[in-house]
Amino acid sequence: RWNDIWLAGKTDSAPGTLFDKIIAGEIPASVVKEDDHLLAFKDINPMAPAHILVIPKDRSGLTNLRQASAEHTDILGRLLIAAGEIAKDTELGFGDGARIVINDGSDGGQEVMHLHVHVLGGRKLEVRYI
Ligand code: DGP
Repeated sequence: RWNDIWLAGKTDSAPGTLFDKIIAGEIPASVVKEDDHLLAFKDINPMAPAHILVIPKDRSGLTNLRQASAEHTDILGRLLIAAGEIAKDTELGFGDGARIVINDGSDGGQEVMHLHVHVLGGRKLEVRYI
């Protein structure tokens, strides 16, 4: 079952991604922020002391950023504003700054094919992008 869920997240043609299941409450997650449009939760495999993922609830047409167009202006704005709010939340472990990352597509290191914004921080991060 776990493998089915994992594979579902890896293909765009699947009826639901792993993150759809988190949105539906079928997989538990440590949610830190939620509204009608987006959900933010702790990454299960944190790459920094503070590591939050922000995702749109409706991923239609938004497997990744390369599929974005003008119709997604509202949700993209919401995702970035939420990421900025999370990045200054000291209770989540963030300090004076954070790194906001979107892995886009296979070559970009994206594993879950449901657009998501990584918010990383909690220590001074090295300046590197690859
Ligand atoms: P990316 O490589 O950009 O597609 O990032 C996917 C992230 O999702 C990765 O950092 C690990 C995280 N992740 C995968 N499965 C789960 C899960 O079941 N729960 C949570 N909270 N995070 C997950």
